[in-house]
Amino acid sequence: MSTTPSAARPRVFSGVQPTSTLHIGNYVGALRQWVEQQHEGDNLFCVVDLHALTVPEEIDPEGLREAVRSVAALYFAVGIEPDKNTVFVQSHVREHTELTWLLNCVTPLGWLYRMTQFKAKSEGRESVGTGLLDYPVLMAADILLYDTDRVPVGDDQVQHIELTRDLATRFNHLFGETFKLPKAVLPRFGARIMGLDDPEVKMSKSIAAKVDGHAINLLDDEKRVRKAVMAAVTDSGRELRFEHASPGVRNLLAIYQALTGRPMPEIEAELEGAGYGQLKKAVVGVVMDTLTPLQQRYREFMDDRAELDRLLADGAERAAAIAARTMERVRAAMGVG
Ligand code: AQP
Repeated sequence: MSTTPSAARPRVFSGVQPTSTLHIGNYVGALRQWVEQQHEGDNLFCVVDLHALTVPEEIDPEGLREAVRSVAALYFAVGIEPDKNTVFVQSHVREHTELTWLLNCVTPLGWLYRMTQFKAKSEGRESVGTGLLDYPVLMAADILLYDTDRVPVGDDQVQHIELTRDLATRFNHLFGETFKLPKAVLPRFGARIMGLDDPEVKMSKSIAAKVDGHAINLLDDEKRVRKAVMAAVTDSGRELRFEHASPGVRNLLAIYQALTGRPMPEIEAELEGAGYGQLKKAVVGVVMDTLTPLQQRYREFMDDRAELDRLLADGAERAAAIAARTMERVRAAMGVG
């Protein structure tokens, strides 16, 4: 079994699905962590387009291709440095699907039915595709393919990382030491940002695509941000201490904290005596401080498509070289190939 790429530099893998425009939850839960930690690890950041196919009725081939580019441009726009990280598109490295099949063959069905995201996403659907159920196995393949040590994610993905560890353990038990066991890494602040319209549900791309005012999208202009934040659900009181606040106010405070990086007591002191209107204005301010430069860089990457494609092709080549070595090991362990 291969070891950590370098004793001092852990292997990091993470990704986002190009299902729709990314939101501020994806930013603080995932992307910003990647940027903050990019000099500590040997990093692979993937646009996980195969994960975006789990609901066949919603597949739009041209839209998906465009969304892949847009998400990749956002990775670079938030500050991921192309020469220090491997940024690539999942479907460009075929080993992800091959490893998924091999892992499927050692995955007890009951483990997949227990996943809370599967339960939530399949609820109320007349027909549920196998892909939706199998999504965590594809995610396990993504991670295990690269001998990953750390997976920086928001807390909705922790259960999937636990499943990845269980699968790796089961595989190693059945076929001998093959996979390394990865760990989830959560952000200090903002591991779960909630919907502005409904602070009881996680801010989510799929809801944002259908419900105006649910999310702050990374490509929203100031007018849209202001409209969504000013309409965010709060309550009829004035409680601005995090511990005592209602879920909607807590969520706004959490966004403010995540984007400023300041301790909550300091924020509470700053807002003492203020009303919710003032909190919302402060949130709009820090959101725009984050989004304005990010959107400028995003446009530069989107305008130079040849360069973006070149960066992604280069990333795929580097990722494929690692994936090929892992698959040799896995095939040998299982007696195929
Ligand atoms: N609300 C959130 N708060 C903090 N982190 C979040 N993440 C997602 N939502 C929040 C983190 O963003 C990364 C990307 O996730 P994904 O695209 O692979 O799928 P997801 O977790 O299912 O994200 P969405 O936005 O809810 O997308 P849809 O609606 O398409 O399923 C992950 O690290 C996730 O933890």
